[in-house]
Amino acid sequence: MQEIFDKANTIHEEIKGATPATAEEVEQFRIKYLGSKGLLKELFGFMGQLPNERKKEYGQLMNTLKAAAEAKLEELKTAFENGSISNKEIPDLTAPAYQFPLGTRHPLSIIKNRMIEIFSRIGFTVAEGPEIEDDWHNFTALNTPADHPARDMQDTFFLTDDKQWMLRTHTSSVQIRKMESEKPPMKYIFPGRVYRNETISARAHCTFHQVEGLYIDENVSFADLKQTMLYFAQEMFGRNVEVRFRPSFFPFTEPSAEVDISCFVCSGKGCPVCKHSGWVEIGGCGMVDPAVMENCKIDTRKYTGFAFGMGIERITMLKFQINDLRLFFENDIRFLKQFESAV
Ligand code: 2NM
Repeated sequence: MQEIFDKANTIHEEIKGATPATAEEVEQFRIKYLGSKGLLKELFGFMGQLPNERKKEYGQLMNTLKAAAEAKLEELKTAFENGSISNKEIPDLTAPAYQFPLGTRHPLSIIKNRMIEIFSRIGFTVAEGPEIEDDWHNFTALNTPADHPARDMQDTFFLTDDKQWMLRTHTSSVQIRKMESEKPPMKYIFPGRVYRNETISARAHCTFHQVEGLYIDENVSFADLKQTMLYFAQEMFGRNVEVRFRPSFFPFTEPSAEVDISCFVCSGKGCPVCKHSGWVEIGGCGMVDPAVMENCKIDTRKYTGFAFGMGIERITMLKFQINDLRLFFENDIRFLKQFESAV
């Protein structure tokens, strides 16, 4: 008998202490205590088990309980109406935000941006141009004769049967466009995608990226070119690297050279990166052939210039010690994720 009173008192305490916070919780509260199968109905049902002398007392207790539950509901109703509790789940503003999954910058973009940054500090600005080129800008203006092997089907993706249109094989075509449309002094770098008809392997691809550079002014000399290459090499690979220039040939420069740097991994002692030679090639360069400048109506009695070209893939592979070019184009997330912190 006493258990019935105890149970009723426990439920009374529960009702007084209940804190439903959402519309749904309020409804659950109503169903639980005041619903047609609710706890108060159940408690009323115990009346018959009580001796007559305690029925009055129990009835009063029941009325108090019912009044308490109804008062609680009324109180919550007004709280909703005046907005002190909202109809929606109240968000926990102190909870930590979940991390939005961000992509990572492609390693080629990282290195391209670093190259742009390095050259921009000595006055080069970025210029860009079309990937579909005509014969004049890609070959003829660049002093590349009609029988030059670069014009071979083996190397160039021609777009028309007359070979007048092609995918550019270097960004030098943009340099021609700049030299045609502007007057010296000019100091530009030309980052961009180029195309060559090569069999895809660990070291070659049919598309890759270059940064070429061009500086034309009065009295630009090979010494300026050497200093520019040394500055770049040290900014990119470390203050201790040395540069070496090996005589070479390009149709558009004279004289021409390949640029090597002392191995930044082993400092020239010999390691797999430099294939035990102590030196690694980073690009080509030379003094712009006067014939090229004449093609662009630049006065070669007044101006001289240097140009250089580097493969972004090559610099990136050296910098991050990546041994297969194909990784750059496969976009395997496990590869790309490794450059998350490289910025
Ligand atoms: C290279 C190497 C050497 C080059 C030259 C020119 C231009 F248009 F001024 F004649 N553009 N790019 C050049 C010179 C590019 O890439 C390996």
